[in-house]
Amino acid sequence: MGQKFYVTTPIYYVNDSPHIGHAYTTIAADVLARYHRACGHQTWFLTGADEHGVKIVKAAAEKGLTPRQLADSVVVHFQEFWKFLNISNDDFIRTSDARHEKRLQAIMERLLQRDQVYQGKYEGWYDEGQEEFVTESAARENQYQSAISGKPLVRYSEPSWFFRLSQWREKLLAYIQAHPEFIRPESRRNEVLSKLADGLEDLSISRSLAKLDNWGVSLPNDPTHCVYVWIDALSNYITALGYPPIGQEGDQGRWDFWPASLQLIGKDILWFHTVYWPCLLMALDVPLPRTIFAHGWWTSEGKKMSKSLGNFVSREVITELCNEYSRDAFRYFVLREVPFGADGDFSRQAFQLRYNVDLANGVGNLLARTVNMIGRYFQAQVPQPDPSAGAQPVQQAAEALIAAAGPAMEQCRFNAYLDKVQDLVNATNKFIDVTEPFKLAKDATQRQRLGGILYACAEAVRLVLSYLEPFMPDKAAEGLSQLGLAGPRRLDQVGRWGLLTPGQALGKAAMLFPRKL
Ligand code: ME8
Repeated sequence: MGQKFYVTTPIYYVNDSPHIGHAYTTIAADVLARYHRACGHQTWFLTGADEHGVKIVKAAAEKGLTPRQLADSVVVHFQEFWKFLNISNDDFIRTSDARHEKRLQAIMERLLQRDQVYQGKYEGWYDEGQEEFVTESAARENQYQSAISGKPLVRYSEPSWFFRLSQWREKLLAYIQAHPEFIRPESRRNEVLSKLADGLEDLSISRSLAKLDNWGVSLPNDPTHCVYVWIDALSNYITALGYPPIGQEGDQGRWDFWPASLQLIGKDILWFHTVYWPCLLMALDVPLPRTIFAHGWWTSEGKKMSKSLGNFVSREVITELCNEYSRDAFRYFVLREVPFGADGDFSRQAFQLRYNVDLANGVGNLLARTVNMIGRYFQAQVPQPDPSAGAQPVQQAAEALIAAAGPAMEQCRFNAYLDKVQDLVNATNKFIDVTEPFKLAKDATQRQRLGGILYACAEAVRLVLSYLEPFMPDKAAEGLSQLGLAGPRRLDQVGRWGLLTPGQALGKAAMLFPRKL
C-alpha cells in the first residue's frame, strides 16, 4: 500500500456565497491533493458546507426562507464555484446530510458513554457571527463587541450540555509540545500554547432546538437540544470517512485515511481546530491529525473586504477575472502572491502585474519561443541533446526545482515552490538570450549545438509545466501538448532531467498567456 494523503478544508457557512477567502483555502488544498496524486500517493480531499447554527437560521429568516431552503440554494454556489475553479475534491460533505447526522449522534453517544458530557447551565456572552462563547474578560476588552466582526455580543442564559474540555488541557499541552508539526506555522503554535497556559473551561456543546427553528442535530439523550454548531462542524472531518461505523453504507473503507495528513484553515478558526477538535478526538480515543495549518487573511485593495466599501472579492468578481485571464492564472496568483501563513492583499493591479511578468513574459514566452524555434529549425521535432550546448545553468535550475518541490509542498511553502519554477524559467530565457539560437541557425556548422540548446529549452519547459500542473492543470496540459506530450503524468516519473525523446513531434504552437494591457 502506497503513502496516504488526506487533506481537508474548513466546511464553509452557507449563509452567504463564496469569496476569495474560501477560494484560497480550497485552491491550496486542491494543489496539494493534485501534487500528491501526481506523486502516486493515495489521496483523499474533502471539503463541504457547514449548514447549522444561529448564523444560518438568522440569514434564512432575513430572506424569508427556511434554513433548509437557504442551505439548499447557497450550497449550490459553492459546489458550482469549485467546479468552475477546477477543484478536484473527492467528497463534499454537508452537515445536513443524513450520513453526517447519524454519525454525529453516534459520536455524542460515545461521549456520553465515556462520561465526557454532563448537564449544566450556560450563562454568558455569545458571538453569533463566530458561533463562539466569549469570556467576560474578553467581552469587556472588546467593549462587548465581536473581536472579528465588531457586531454586539449577545447575552445567553440557558441550560446546556457541557463537554469536559478542561480535563484534556494537560494532555493537549503535552501533545503540542511533543509534536512541533501539529500546529503550523510556528507563530500560531505559540499563540495556542500561550492561550492554553491561561487555562481551559468546559465547553457548552448544546443549544435549545426551539430557539434554532428546529434546525440542528438533536442530542441522543435530549431531543430538545441540538449539538453546538462547532462540534457538529468539526466532526465532519471524520464522519465523512465513515466514523463511527454504523450500518452497511459502504464508505467505511475511507477510515483508512485517518488521521488526516493536513487540515487547512484560516487563522480565524485556529482555536476551534487546535483545542476543541483535538480534545474531542482524545475523548473519543481517536488519533489526532498530523498537521493543522492556519493561513493568513486576505484584504482587498488595502482594506478589510466589505460589500459596502465595494472591494469585496466575491465569486462574481473572481469569475470575471478568470474569464479574462483564465482560472489557472487566478489559482496561480493566490498562492504565488503571499507566503502561505502570512496575510495578503488582493489588488487588480498586483494581479495583472503578476500575470504579465510571471505568466505572459515568463513561462508563456519561454514555451512560445521554444516551440517556434524547434518548429522553424527542426521541422517541429525534438532535436538531439548536445554537451557543447552549455546548458548547465538550465539543468542546475531544473535540478534545484526537482529537489525543492517535495520539501516545499510538505511545508505548504507554495511560493517557495513557485520561486524555483520561476528560477528555471528565468535561467532558460536568459540561456536563449545569451546563446542567440536565431543567429546560430544561420550557420550550418553550428547545427548540432543549436539542437542541443533547443533540446535543453524544451526539456526545461517540460519540467516547468509538469511542476506547474498541480497549480495550473489546464494551462500545463495545453503547454505540454504543444511539446507533443499527453497526460496523465506522474511527477515521480517525469520529474527528471533528460527525458524528452529526440525526434518526437511537437504539437501546434499557441499563446498560453496572452499579454494583458
Ligand atoms: O468559519 N482570507 O466558515 P466560514 C482568507 N463554518 N481566508 C478566508 C477569509 C479571508 N478574508 N475569509 C474566509 C467557518 N476565509 C466555519 C468552519 S470548519 C469545521 C467550520 C476562509 O464560511 C478561511 O479558510 O466563515 C476561513 O477559515 C474560512 O474561510 C471560514 O469560512
